[in-house]
Amino acid sequence: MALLDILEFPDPRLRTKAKAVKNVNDGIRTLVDDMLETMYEAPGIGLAATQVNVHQRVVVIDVSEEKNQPLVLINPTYEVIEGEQEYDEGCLSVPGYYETVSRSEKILLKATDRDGNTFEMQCDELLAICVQHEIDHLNGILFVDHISKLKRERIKAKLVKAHKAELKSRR
Ligand code: GNR
Ligand code: NI
Repeated sequence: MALLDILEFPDPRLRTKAKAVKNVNDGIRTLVDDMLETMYEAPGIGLAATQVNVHQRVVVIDVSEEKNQPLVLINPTYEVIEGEQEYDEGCLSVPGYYETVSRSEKILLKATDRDGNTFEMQCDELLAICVQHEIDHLNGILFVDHISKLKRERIKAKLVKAHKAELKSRR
């Protein structure tokens, strides 16, 4: 098991479109285990491989209170069922910032699990939000792309400044 480094906005690597996983092999299962450890340690309710600079379509999610219901999504896709919901979203790649984003309320998720078996699952509430947020990451999209340009540019400037200060303090 290993903790992975999480890329932060505006790192251009977060804009990479991830490639489909062809075979769910032990390499993918090791990545999944490391991503789960990294997500729980952060702590976060989801993590996309893009965020740890691995550009394959792999996502882990756990929206449970007890943090004991890990979901592994390989090559996830979804279809909108109905509705819209707003939520104050955050992101481990945009640390410290929260903005209201509108997403589909109910979706049908289709994905492959860690054993290579496909499954479908209807999702709503926070799970539906998280699935849409994570699949966005696999396509190089961040929650700040769903807010105004003014807000996005403000957050970018503050994070760039914070990253510079962090670099300085380390030398
Ligand atoms: O931990 C996270 N919380 C969260 C809150 C509202 C909407 C989405 C999320 S996902 C985020 C972890 C993360 O950045 N996943 O990509
Ligand atoms: Ni995120």
